[in-house]
Amino acid sequence: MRALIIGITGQDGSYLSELLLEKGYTVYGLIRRSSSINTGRIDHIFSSLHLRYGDVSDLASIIAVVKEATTDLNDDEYLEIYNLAAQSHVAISFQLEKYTADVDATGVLNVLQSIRLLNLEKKVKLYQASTSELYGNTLNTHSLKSLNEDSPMNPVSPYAIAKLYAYHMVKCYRHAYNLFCVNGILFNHTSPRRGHNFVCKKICDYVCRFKENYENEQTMKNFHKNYPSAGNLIDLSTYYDILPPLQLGNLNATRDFGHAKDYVRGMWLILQQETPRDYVLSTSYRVTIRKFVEMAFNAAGFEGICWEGSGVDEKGYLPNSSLPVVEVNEKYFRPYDLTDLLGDSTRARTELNWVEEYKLEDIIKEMVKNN
Ligand code: NAP
Ligand code: G4F
Repeated sequence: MRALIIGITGQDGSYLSELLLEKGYTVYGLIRRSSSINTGRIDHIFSSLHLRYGDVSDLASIIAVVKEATTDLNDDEYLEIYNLAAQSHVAISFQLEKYTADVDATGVLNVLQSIRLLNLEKKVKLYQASTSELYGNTLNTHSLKSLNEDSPMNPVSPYAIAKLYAYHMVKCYRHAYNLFCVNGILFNHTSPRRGHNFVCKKICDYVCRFKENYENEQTMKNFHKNYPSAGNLIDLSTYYDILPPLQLGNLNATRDFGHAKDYVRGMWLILQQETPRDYVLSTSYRVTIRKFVEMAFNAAGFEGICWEGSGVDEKGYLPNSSLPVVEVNEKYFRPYDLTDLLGDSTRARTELNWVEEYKLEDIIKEMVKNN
């Protein structure tokens, strides 16, 4: 059993590597040259992996690693390729439009072409990391209850438009060349290994810092020394300079969040099927970003956050405090946002027997604890 993970240093790549190693796979991984070390998420399994330098936008490097990973495969063996490589930040894709297309759109074309150029159509199965971003705001514009494999796709960001090209190219190769290549249309999934500038990680990081500060004995001593009459009131002013309020953008957007561990298990299941088919993976439970903030503070023992104001003036307060812990900052608004996502994974649940093990409360607890 052999696998090649392109995008192995990312959140999903790291969990997928662990899963495949546990199953006894030989795991190849493509890593990018970087001026600072970017293997933090896979350092604990580094010596078990076969890592090669390359870039999904560099066809020759893809050909080289696919060729090496398929050398001496037995007749009944496949190489499973997981293409997880992406400039995966939606807001940043508005500033890196062409680059995002080079990596997220034509990147997969390089992978597909390498398979054909090496005549490996019958020796490779390819998983493409597609995304719920493909749907754009379809849920509301089409008055749908939830989104499945047949829902209309109307991408609203350079990231999603690039990923839509990749999605269709995978389908094209499947039908044109009979290649086993599939799209996993995955809704948001997160974990303690999530990149720091995604909203869920940003919120949990903040709540962690907040809790640490709150529990900091020295700070509390100073607090009581300086404000002896304050009693049990939460007055954040003493350490406000150390930790200013969390700055967020659109609090009304909803997302359907799962755990990355559950989703990489789904990726693997998708490639174990007899027939190549695209699958949605989602929890079918959505929350607003505002609710996520409340849940994260709750998970750290700070309950009852209340909101005042609206739009850019909205602020979140803990009970008995006059200083906000959350503020809206228009810097984090997107030129065009996807406002509402809710998935329907009926196909994956019935055909793959895929069931998520983590509930959102558990995910947030883990993220706040293991920060
Ligand atoms: P991530 O943490 O941002 O990881 C992306 C990976 O791609 C990293 O290993 C990164 O390498 C690599 N990469 C970026 N540009 C590359 C290039 N030009 N050549 C080779 N590798 C490159 O993303 P993730 O959350 O694990 O997501 C994995 C995939 O699923 C992505 O394609 C993402 O778009 C998609 N997806 C994610 C979600 C989600 O909610 N997490 C949902 C749907 C779809 P460096 O470490 O060197 O940057
Ligand atoms: O955490 P986000 O940046 O994730 P987004 O845009 O949903 O994209 C993630 O999920 C996709 C699957 O649907 C993946 F394909 C993609 O690669 C990535 O993993 O933002 C979530 C929501 C947005 O509506 C955003 O406007 O949170 C809102 N938000 C509010 N304040 C913020 C912030 N997002 C970020 N990143 N930072 C904020 O301060």
